[in-house]
Amino acid sequence: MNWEAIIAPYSQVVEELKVKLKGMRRQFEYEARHSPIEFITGRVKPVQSILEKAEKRQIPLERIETDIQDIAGVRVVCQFVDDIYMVVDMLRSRKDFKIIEEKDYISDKKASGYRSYHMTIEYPVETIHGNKKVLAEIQIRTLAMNFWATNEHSLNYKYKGRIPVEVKQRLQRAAEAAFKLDEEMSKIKTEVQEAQRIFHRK
Ligand code: 0O2
Ligand code: 0O2
Repeated sequence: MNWEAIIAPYSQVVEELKVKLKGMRRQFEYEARHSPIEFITGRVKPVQSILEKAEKRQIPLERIETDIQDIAGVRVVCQFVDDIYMVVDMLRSRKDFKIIEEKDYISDKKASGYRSYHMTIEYPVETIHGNKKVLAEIQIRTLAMNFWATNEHSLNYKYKGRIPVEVKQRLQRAAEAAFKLDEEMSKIKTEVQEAQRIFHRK
């Protein structure tokens, strides 16, 4: 299989989405309003991970592009939980892609303790062979959720998915602490934003 050719439209999508989402952030800055977006990252899933996921889920090679929805992935990181839903609303109102699925792992966290809002979109991208609709996953989370997920991801990698029970329990407690931090910060949100506005003006 010519993986480079298969991957090419996906990296195009990641780059385009990053430009568009960073553009949203900049517009908030120009209008001197609190941006619900703190920062954006994006990646194309490495071929090795695509193959591992396909094998684990018994997805045949010809179905990879329809069944693996996160080959193209962008992540929107926010300061506050409310910001996540503001970003979700803004994404819902866009006309340049179609939302296929939404998963709210914030109100309904995963067993691991993972929290995030996931959106699967169908994004039309121009290729040298014409227009192609590709799937992409947008993950929207707070800085605290991101901190937790990044660390948990590293441990999963280290233990090859078999994290010892005591570490797992600690991670679950850490997830609750992160959520508590988000709740506490929400309570002083207006004050934080006011301070950031003054700082920004200077
Ligand atoms: P990439 O491809 O995502 O690595 P801009 O110059 O406007 O494009 P900005 O917003 O001024 O970018 O950059 P910022 O906010 O200083 O972020 C620097 C880079 O670090 C960004 O990537 C972020 O995605 C990444 N990043 C990772 N963790 C954090 C974090 O905790 N806070 C912030 N602010 N950024 C983080 P690039 O360089 O834009 O491109
Ligand atoms: P990567 O690139 O290593 O992050 P499932 O695998 O069935 O739980 P599904 O249906 O593929 O999930 O999609 P879902 O639930 O939207 O999750 C896909 C991605 O969400 C994962 O990608 C992770 O990035 C993130 N994610 C989901 N659950 C967890 C979790 O418990 N911990 C962390 N750290 N991240 C999680 P991949 O495939 O792991 O790829």
